[in-house]
Amino acid sequence: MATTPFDITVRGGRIATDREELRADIGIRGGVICAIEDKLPAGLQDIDAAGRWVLPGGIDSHVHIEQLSGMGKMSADDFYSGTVSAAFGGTTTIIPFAAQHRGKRIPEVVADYAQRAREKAVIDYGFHLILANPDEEALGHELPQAIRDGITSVKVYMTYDPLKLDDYQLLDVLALAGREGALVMVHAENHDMIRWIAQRLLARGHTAPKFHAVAHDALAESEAGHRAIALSRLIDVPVLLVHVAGAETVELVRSAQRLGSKVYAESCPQYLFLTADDIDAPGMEGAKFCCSPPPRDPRSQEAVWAGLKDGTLGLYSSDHAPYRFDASGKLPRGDATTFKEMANGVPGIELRMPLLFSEGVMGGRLTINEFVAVTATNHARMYGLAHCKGNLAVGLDADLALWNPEREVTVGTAMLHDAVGYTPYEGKRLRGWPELVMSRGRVVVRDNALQVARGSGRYIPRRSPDAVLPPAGTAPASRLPAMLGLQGKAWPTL
Ligand code: DUC
Ligand code: ZN
Ligand code: ZN
Repeated sequence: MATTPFDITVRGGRIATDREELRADIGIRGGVICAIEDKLPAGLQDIDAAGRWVLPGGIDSHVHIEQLSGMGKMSADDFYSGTVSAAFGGTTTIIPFAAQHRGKRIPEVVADYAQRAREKAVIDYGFHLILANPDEEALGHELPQAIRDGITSVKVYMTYDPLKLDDYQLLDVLALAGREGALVMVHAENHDMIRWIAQRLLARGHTAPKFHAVAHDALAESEAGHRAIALSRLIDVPVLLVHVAGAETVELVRSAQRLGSKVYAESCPQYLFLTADDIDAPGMEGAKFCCSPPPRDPRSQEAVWAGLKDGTLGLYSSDHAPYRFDASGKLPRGDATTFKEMANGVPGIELRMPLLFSEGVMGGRLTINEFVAVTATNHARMYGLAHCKGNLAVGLDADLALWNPEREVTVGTAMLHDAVGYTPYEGKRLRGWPELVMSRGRVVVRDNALQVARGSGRYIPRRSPDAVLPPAGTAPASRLPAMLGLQGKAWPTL
């Protein structure tokens, strides 16, 4: 038998990266892309990609999997169902959270999540740390060690009693991240505004799900966002605002970026495809659409589209926070559950990319390169994975998906692979679907069936995010870090 240089050749597809589009073959050996050329020899296995887009596998850098929420709710998906669901939607890498709760030490939190993921994940993954207790031990030893072990991003909360950090603590975490080469992700909502409104709503008997959106006013989001940006500018350390929902926050990020601040931002499908009107559904139905911050109005939807288009929002993640529509999640007290008691979050890990492909690429709102950037490449750069993932190039892992742009799909819960039991996008008609999904040269999904074993995904220790690496010769914007002896870094644009 003739020898071939490739394990797999992906033939004749329309390849897109974040910058280019070309028709070529992709040769894969040992799980890595080793050639992209016009005509390549046959591989041991040939995959016909004619009529398909060949795109980098998605990176979903904001997912809650097998995680206890701040309210003490266990998410519906474990590392098996969560990663299977991700793969069926064209995602080949996820970055879930290892979530510290007060009273738990960081090494035990990380070890616990690592073990559960190792046994179950079918695609590759890293972890962010949720930091709830930035005490001396955490800041002095544990967090620097976690960063050295490849957990190069930390999520902090400005709201939720069990998780909330004050501004002083946020500065401590930012300073540490700047020193150690990690990125701080912020859940920015003003805790007291939400608490104050919610208490008054409840006192008036306004308990229905729709009041969640009233309590989480857009000003609570933009005020906290503004404060987080100010704290980051004060000491010249980058910050990432996650799950941006409101038009005002998009504008705030855009103007901070224009001022030269190292501010990055993410948005999610729920802010493009849902509004507060969805939460105003009969009975408890609206609970299925409740997340924080909540979906807002058509103006905000348009602002998020514009932010993804012009790069203000560099990341599009699912914020998959899966809770069942029963006592385990959304309805702890059945129909008597108030909006304060419902688990916060919506599922979206599987539909994240198909929704954006359909409305964005097929709908003419985004170019194919912009789609690749916000679903994969920017995540790799932002989170220290660009050396192995997030694009189609020689030397990178063979993580890719073949998208059929002609395939029409009507979204239904039964077709999804998560363990949630509903989708906020039920009945939505989509154009385009990822029919074959490959991770490190392993076909993970083909013919609508899973092809790999439980536990076959790998942990990827991440490097420092590009956003926290200094380009040569860039001076810090603030003199304060030097005066305070902080080892400031400088940052490129994403
Ligand atoms: N924050 C998240 O990032 N996800 C779900 C709920 C929340 O408050
Ligand atoms: Zn959050
Ligand atoms: Zn989240």
